[in-house]
Amino acid sequence: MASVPADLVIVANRLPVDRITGPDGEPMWRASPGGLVTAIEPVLRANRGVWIGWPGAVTGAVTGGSEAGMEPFEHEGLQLDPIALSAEEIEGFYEGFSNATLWPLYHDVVAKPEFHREWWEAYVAVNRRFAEHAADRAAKNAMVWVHDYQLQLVPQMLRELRPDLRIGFFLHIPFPPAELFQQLPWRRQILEGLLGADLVGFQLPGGAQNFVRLVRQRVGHKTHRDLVYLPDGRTVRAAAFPISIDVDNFEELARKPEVIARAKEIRDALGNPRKVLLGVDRLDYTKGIHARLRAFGELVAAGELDVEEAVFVQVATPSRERVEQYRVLRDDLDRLVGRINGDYGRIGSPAISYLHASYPREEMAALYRAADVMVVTPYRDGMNLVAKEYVACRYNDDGALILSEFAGAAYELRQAWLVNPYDLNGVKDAIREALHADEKDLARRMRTMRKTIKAADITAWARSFLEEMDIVRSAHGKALLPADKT
Ligand code: ADQ
Repeated sequence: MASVPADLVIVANRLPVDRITGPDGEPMWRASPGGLVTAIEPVLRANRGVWIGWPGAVTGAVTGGSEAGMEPFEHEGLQLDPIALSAEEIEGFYEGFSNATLWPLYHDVVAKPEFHREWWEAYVAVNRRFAEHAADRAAKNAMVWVHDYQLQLVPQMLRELRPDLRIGFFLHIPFPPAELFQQLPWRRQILEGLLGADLVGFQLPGGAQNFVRLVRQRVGHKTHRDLVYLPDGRTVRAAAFPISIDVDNFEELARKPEVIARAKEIRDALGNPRKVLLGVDRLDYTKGIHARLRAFGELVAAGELDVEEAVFVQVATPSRERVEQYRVLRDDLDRLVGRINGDYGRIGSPAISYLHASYPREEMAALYRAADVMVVTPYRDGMNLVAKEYVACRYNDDGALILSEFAGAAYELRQAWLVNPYDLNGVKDAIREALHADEKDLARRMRTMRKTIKAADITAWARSFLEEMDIVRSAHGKALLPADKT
């Protein structure tokens, strides 16, 4: 496919497709739907935009890292441009600096970040490759939207190559307070990397404030409220754009007769307990899976809950399995679940149903419909889409949400039972209250939360970011066409 210059370029670590090995042994592409692609797809289509990213390590045959079959291609009408990563780059840039340095550092050092100079060098090199690629693909005055913590140096590198571009950056995870960010040996380079953008977006206003304060202290630029004034006359705006989900799509799914039937089947399979509690997460130490299972285990141990009356379903999809801390977490959780089930489960009635599977959206919607209480207890989370998905699926205004104060979603979903996941007694109180809440109380809370998410769905999120980019640097760029809904 010829690479036509694009007016909109999305740059993200991952492409919205996975590279898999087909039945005939040839590599092929499979869509991996996610929130980001749903949000961006309509704008991408309307502008014949291109998405640049890594398609992930090939599953199946060993061809990882090769450039073979990595030319730009079209998948279901989207222009995709893959970047290959070598085995060393995956280790240093992705597993190392992104997931063992930045991820824990940006999540309140819930785990200890590791600082290695070779990982940093890999991070710089891979960021440069992404920036060069974006510079090649972008039309004159195009808009480039860079995503997330893996690519924080791209805005500045890209600006040096292409000063004509409008550049936006969005961070999906929290931006830490200065006291923690300061630990990073390369703190100044990261701040300068981000300052290459015209607009830097965060999930919460607190993230934007942390960033502006750090820029003032560490880089010495003048700032005023959410603006940074650079010596070359440019201004950079830092603001919050809380991400959301495709609310209508989740609600539609939840209303499907097949999904309703499947939700009933799930409850039947669990032995028709009076109450079903649910947790759904990527298996990650930031998600507080341990805290909620311990709280539930203690309630069962104390005889407050009977395993035939109340069961906990915990879905935890393994992720980043080659990073040591993730392997340790998986073993810890296996042990905790085994102990609780061994001590309190009965034949046919385990206290906790623990699943590592990854499900299609329909099954997720059925799980959300089957659950009376959704328990979301991260120690720190940029937003947490699971909490919003649960709310979207509860169209009867029933069901209870227990939500950590430390999830970005708590900023909007104020009517949830908000908890501090470090306070086990507090989590136990919330579980008790949610299990015993009357219908009226549940409906009042759920109705308000549903209104909140309906008013700010994923399309509104993408639109507000792109419109803001238009305003920030309208003097230079072309206006983007509105989203193509067809
Ligand atoms: P994540 O840390 O991945 O995202 P989250 O926001 O909860 O966390 O999103 C997880 C997504 O994966 C949800 O859409 C959920 O439905 C899906 N999912 C989880 N388990 C699944 C399973 N077993 N099968 C199928 N799908 C499953 C990062 C940040 C978040 C931020 C998002 C978006 O860490 O804080 O909300 O980006 O910006």
